[in-house]
Amino acid sequence: MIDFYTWTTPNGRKVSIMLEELGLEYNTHAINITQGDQNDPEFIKISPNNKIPAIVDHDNGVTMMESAAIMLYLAEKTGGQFVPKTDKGRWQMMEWLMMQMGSVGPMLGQTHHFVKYNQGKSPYAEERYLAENKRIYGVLDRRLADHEYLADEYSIADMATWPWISRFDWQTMDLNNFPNLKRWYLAIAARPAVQRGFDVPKKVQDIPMP
Ligand SMILES: N[C@@H](CCC(=O)N[C@@H](CS)C(=O)NCC(=O)O)C(=O)O
Repeated sequence: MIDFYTWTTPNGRKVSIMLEELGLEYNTHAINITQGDQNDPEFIKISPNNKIPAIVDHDNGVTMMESAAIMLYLAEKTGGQFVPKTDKGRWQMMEWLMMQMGSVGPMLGQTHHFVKYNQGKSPYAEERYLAENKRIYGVLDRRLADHEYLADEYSIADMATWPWISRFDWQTMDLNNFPNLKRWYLAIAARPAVQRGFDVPKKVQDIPMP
């Protein structure tokens, strides 16, 4: 059994979607990051960087933070599911997963901070991160013009990226301007496991639709 520590955010939803796709049993622990639950010393023992998501796998005592590491762990635990079998496919998955961790999450997170939550405080930051947000949408749209999914087949890279795009409205992005990204977004939104994972640890809204 896995203990899963999470909140209603894109980084948390990456892992809840993966757990649902894999059909693994897990106990959810809501860590309300708006109330500071992530700073509880007991939680920091599990997640030293005091951020969600984190897991404890009681099958073997493994404790993990960092969403992509957790997803790769879960894939390996279940025989390599959602990791392409060919070398080329696997490394493409890794490339787009790292792009998510290094660019999509950190940059779009800045849009949330400056544009959604602190509008007007720093016009320079708003301009900078909105431009970067738009540029990243363009990169994904170009990739998806001739690939059904980021690594050709549906993989961890898609599960990691999709929850960030599901905040297109917070980011003031119009998905209709990115037709390939929109096609990909809608295909993933239609997956029952994604719909279940979106509502962990609790339902706060329907999946946004462009
Ligand atoms: N690189 C980390 C980022 C995790 C992260 O930023 N989590 C946010 C929520 S989406 C958090 O816990 N924030 C609480 C805080 O910073 O105090 C991952 O991918 O797991």
